[in-house]
Amino acid sequence: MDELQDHSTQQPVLAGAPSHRGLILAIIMVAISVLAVAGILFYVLKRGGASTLQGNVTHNAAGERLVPLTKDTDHDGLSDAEEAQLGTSPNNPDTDGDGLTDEYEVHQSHTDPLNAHTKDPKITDYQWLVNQSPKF
Ligand SMILES: [Ca+2]
Ligand SMILES: [Ca+2]
Repeated sequence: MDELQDHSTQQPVLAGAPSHRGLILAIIMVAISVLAVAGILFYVLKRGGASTLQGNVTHNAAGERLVPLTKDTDHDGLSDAEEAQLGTSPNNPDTDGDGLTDEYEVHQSHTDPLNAHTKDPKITDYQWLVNQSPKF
């Protein structure tokens, strides 16, 4: 009796129609699921294609340093945004004029890109590195 009352609250439909409605709902659910999965795959693949670039500098799966996607006016490998944070010139790849690019000083030699004589006040950082390694 309760079941009959439940049916009475539903919209009047023809006999056999509920199974069609169930089929249509199932098709709609499958379509939504397929679209959701396709959207997730697209998002993941798009992110994967861009590797792990998030903002500034990063590395790919092989550990190779990637060029920043953001603007790098002087093409030294540091984005203009990074240079603004560091205080280096976005228009001069070697802000302190010591012979080493700002990017090299920040990521390789770990010297101050704003000080040409980080290691030795008598010689430039480039000269200091040459003296450290004859192969440099
Ligand atoms: Ca730069
Ligand atoms: Ca420099």
